[in-house]
Amino acid sequence: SFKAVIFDLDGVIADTAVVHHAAWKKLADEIGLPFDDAVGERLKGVDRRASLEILLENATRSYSEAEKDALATRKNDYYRQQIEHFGPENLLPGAREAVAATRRAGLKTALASASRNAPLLLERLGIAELFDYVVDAGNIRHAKPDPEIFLAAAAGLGLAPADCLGVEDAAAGVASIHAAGMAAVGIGQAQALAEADRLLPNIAAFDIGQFTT
Ligand code: G16
Ligand code: MG
Repeated sequence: SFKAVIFDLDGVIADTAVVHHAAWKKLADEIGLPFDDAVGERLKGVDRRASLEILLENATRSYSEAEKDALATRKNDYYRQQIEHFGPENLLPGAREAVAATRRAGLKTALASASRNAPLLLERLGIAELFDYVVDAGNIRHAKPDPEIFLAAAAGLGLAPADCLGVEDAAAGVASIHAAGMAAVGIGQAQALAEADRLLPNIAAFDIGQFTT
């Protein structure tokens, strides 16, 4: 049975998927690029720069590296303006209990978030101390669906990937977990998460007992 659970943050533990979505949409509207739910879904779990590249697939001109840096910074400013006011009330229902119960069951916990804002968010949500290891997104060179971030989480815990269970709300994240050689729990809508080994409607439905027998 599993020795650790590696959690994604945005959309699994924190109610930030909508905040990222709104920040990207604001940017897209301002620079006249189309942005619908299909594009929004593709951005989930994908790091900032790769998300911008997806947004710019619909651009009618090319953007310089400096322009791209400025756009990515602008999106992050919009995002930060919102999460500055975050507190424990912005945890998704059942999230704290899911992580705490995992530890009580004797398993280790890690966080594999592509967000460079993850450490700030963990502090604001009041759950930083519930994680044995938090991957530094700044050290990750290949964005989800590459396995790098989940492999880094397993390595940080000192465990083999096969001993770890990954929990994700994004298709790119589930692909990253599988590429790392781990089993994946998908959180959310079945359509985007068809590849997950187990599908749960939300993190409140996560019961570590189902994975430790
Ligand atoms: C999250 C979000 C993505 C976001 C990425 C980078 O990943 O799901 O939408 O683009 O982090 O965030 P930031 O711009 O704050 O560095 P995850 O892995 O926590 O779902
Ligand atoms: Mg996510």
